[in-house]
Amino acid sequence: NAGEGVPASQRSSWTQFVKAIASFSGDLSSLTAPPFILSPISLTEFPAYWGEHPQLFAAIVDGKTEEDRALRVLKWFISTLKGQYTTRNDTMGSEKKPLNPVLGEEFLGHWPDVNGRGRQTLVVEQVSHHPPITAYYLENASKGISLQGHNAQKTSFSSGSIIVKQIGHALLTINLPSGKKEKYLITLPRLRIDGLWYGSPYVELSEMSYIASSTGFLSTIEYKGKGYFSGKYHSFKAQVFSPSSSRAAHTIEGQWTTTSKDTHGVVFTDVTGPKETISTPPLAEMGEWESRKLWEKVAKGIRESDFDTASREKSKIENEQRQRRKDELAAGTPWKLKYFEHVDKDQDYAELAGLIDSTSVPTEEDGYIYRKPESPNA
Ligand code: CLR
Repeated sequence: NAGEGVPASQRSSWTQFVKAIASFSGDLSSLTAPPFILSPISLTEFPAYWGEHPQLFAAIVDGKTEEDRALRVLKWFISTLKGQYTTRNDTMGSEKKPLNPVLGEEFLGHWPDVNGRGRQTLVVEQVSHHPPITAYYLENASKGISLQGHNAQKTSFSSGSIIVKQIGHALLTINLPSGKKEKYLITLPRLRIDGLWYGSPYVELSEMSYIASSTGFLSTIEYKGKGYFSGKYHSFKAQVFSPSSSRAAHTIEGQWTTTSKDTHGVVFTDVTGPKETISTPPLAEMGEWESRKLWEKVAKGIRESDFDTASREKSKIENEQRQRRKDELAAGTPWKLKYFEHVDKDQDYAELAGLIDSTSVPTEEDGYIYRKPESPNA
């Protein structure tokens, strides 16, 4: 039934909200949503999902051949999808509307070294507010592996669902013990947000994403959800192509929320066990630009269903931001990014994207690329 997952008192405002989305395209963050759908977590925290399988990330470097490493990159990537796209459903009951980061907002943390796999660190910075762009850098320095990426979204509405096109990509770099460097361009899938009418939104993935390596290996990942007549939620089929053949060297099928297998029936990914969440410093020790500190009062209001406080505190932050932008303009001193810098062109993207079937290469939008200057990718 319509509005099934919505508290009775918010049903009409939910219907209004869904109708507003339907006649809207662009930045969803500007739409006022009913309280029950608000999340106390900012989008700057989302890049941490890339890091929740530190063991698999570190193990990429242990691959003995180019083919082996291509498979390990794919295995790690598929294993992060469940965290990326179902965590809000698992922890909050449905997909929610995240807090819209302010310019300069940061999210920093790490995963400890366990059994010699090495310490993994994450740096996230909101590098643009209009349009919202988030840049991140995940690294396991002792293993010589890093992931550099940036993220933005374009949303539209189609037959009852929100369609989210992800703008941006990630670049994984491995520094092999031999001194050789390998790079992997990771493109991002398209999202459909279903279940809106019932007030219990969830993400389904669609179409294709790719992992193109400087070694010539290419992985294609095709996403399928539950169709009207058949199919299973959250399904995918991945194929790995070696540079020397047009026939797939490996085919893997399954669900990114549970398990997948290769054509011999051998398990390839299994995310039914626990994942490792990021370690962050205690709130009291966080800097004023760190996401959880910055949004502390808003988040508390949302968590305690004190929405008056939440919206008052949110307005305070937004007004402070507006004033700051005015002052910067007047003084002629624009905001300075702390960890990332804007680059006009991503050479690695330009080179590696050529491996992907040219008709489906996601067109990289100008002005969206940011890099961590001292990163080995830069
Ligand atoms: C951000 C980058 C992460 C993967 C990811 C997962 C869920 C996406 C999120 C990204 C962007 C914001 C998003 C969210 C799901 C819902 C939310 C599209 C791509 C929108 C803004 C909220 C819509 C509001 C409804 C829930 C009513 O690596």
